[in-house]
Amino acid sequence: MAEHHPRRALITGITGQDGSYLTELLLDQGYEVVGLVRRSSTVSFERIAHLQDQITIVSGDLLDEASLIEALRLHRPAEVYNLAAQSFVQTSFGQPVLTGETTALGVTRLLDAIRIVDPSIRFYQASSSEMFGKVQEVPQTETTPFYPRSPYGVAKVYGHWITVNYRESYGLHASSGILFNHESPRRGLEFVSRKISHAAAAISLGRQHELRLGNLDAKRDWGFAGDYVRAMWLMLQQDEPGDYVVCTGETHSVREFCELAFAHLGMDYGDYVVIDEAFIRPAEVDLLVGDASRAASDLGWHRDVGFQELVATMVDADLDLLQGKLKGIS
Ligand code: NAP
Ligand code: G4F
Repeated sequence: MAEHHPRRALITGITGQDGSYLTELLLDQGYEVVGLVRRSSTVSFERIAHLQDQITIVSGDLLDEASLIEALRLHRPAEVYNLAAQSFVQTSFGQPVLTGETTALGVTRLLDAIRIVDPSIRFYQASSSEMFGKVQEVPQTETTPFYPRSPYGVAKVYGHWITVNYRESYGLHASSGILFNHESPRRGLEFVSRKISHAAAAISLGRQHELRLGNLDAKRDWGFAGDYVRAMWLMLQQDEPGDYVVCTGETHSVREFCELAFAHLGMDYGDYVVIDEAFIRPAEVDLLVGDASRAASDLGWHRDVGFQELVATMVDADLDLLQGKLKGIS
């Protein structure tokens, strides 16, 4: 078996929010970064445009195991970060089978490709606090039972347990990060945080007149994505693999997010937010708040960015974007 390259990492989902921040972190650490990208008729490299001359792109898809085996054989990474997923909860209700194929079975395809090509590769699985769903305990820890509330949450539970299973069955160094919501100016516009920050900025400039939202009472433990990718990397530097909750330990409602975002620009959210049934989900996750004690003690991880700073940063970035001060995504 050919040796893997000790400082080479392969990232699935490199074109996504977390993929872009993780790429920056790994490049800073001196890694060679290979990004697995699926074919599409238009390229979606906006988040990694500034990094493109420092990384290698390989074509592949979580729906196609042969492409994953081929990518691993070609590039021989020492670490694989599986960030790719159909990651939008609302879409998972309308496309549950696709979500299962990608977000659940995609994990098995990648783990199996690792087992076949080089079982010494270290593996990170992007698990989610959505697995806690109808929470059985407050705050949620690594031992809190799962009760997912969407096809996405169910798929992530599968992805989590298949990661544990490959660790226990084949001795893979496979870790699962149970990450709570993390946001940034690079967040997709469909997620509520970015939808609010972008709308607040657009309304302040007179380019939008209202913001249509669903459940304002849902509460989330929101952190900054740049802090959270550090935890992913730290997990793969440990002698032993494991599962870690990564969160801030604070919870805030969607309403509070709106209040802060609009107030940051001197506005009252109540003047602009309209409740729209179209954004109410068939089943909701009412409250998420985690306890990251294990990540703090074992990994030495802590977050740097707090909730208020996160909201203000996102609103300011969207204002700059809309005013043409930012080219692409910062
Ligand atoms: P994101 O911005 O939605 O990015 C998802 C990535 O997956 C994109 O690069 C997308 O590529 C890729 N992808 C989708 N289907 C694929 C397929 N069949 N084959 C290969 N690539 C595919 O997600 P994110 O916010 O960065 O999250 C990263 C991971 O963490 C996801 O697994 C998500 O479920 C999980 N997670 C996120 C959070 C959070 O709050 N952000 C919390 C917990 C867990 P395209 O550009 O081609 O669409
Ligand atoms: O921003 P969201 O769509 O994120 P959600 O569902 O919490 O999922 C995100 O975090 C998970 C970690 O817990 C990740 F695994 C997942 O991949 C994703 O990144 O919605 C947050 C809350 C929900 O309760 C939703 O019902 O906001 C509520 N909400 C209210 N109005 C809305 C809207 N969400 C969206 N997207 N759009 C609305 O108009």
